Amino acid sequence: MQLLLTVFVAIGIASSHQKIGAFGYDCETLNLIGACIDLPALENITECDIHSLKPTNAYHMKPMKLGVAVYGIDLKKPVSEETIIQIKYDLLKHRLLIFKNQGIVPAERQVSLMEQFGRVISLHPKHPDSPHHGVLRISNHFRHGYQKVGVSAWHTDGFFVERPYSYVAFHIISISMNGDTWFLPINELLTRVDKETLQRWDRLWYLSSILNVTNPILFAHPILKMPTLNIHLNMVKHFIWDMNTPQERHTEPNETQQIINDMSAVLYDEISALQYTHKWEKGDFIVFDNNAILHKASPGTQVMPHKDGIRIMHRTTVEGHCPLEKEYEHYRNSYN
Ligand SMILES: O=C(O)CCC(=O)C(=O)O
Ligand SMILES: [Fe+2]
Repeated sequence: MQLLLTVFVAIGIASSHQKIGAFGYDCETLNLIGACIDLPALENITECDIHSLKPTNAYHMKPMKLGVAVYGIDLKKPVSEETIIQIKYDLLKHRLLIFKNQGIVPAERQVSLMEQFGRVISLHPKHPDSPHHGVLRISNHFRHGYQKVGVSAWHTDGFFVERPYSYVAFHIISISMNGDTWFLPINELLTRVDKETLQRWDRLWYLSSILNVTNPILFAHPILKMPTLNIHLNMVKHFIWDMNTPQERHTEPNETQQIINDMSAVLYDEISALQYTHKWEKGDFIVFDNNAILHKASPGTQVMPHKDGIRIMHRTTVEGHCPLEKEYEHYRNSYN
């Protein structure tokens, strides 16, 4: 059964170039949307191809290497439910939305905006300088925010909870010279990974070094039901092979490190083609689908303020859609 499953996954992923395309999701996939996510208006969509959704007049978009830059909407003002639904569609389609020219969005407003996407989760302690508990304040100086956040490795935010976060917002408050953020599209990454590697990843779970949560590495995107990744390459206590089967086995430190090295090598092989480096501009407010993109703070984010200027970012995270499942049925069936 396990073997069958891994073969299906591998076939699905290997074939996905033709069917899924770089950014697209097909109609049948979209018909599956709904089970555990609150997107009521989806039921009313008769034309199921997300590409042909009428563009909203609430904003306009310009394509980027990954995701889109969004213009013409002011997030400081209330955003209608209709527009939020449009944003959610655009997040499914583009994965990374870079809202331009937002000035400084007050923390309270940032949190209430993200509450329109789902329950805001803030498991971190509030930094004394943070204006709101729902905002993780990040900085290159300890007085202004937490240092060394997200810089050690490629990761999924909230990988250490049962439901890794669904949406993440990054709002830049103060820009340092080299404080870029790196993003990596998972779909394109998986289409480039060889079959044997995918079969191995499909058998792996990890125990996170925070909160003792066990999650699969490869899981079904909660809405699109296609395989996606959930990792933090620097916060794994150990891996578990074939969890909940008679073959279940927990890795020793050497093997754990070897698996992390192997995964990093796969990622780094693809980085030059796939990585999008976001160079922050004043007023940028990013929202991304945390189940479709890996990210990492670049080393430049940690350069001290006297060299590069002060960097301050406000992050808000939204609870995951549902516990991670390894059901890629639709995906497997479409390619069989
Ligand atoms: O500072 C950054 O650019 C990203 C930090 C990060 O990974 C996070 O806050 O989740
Ligand atoms: Fe992060």
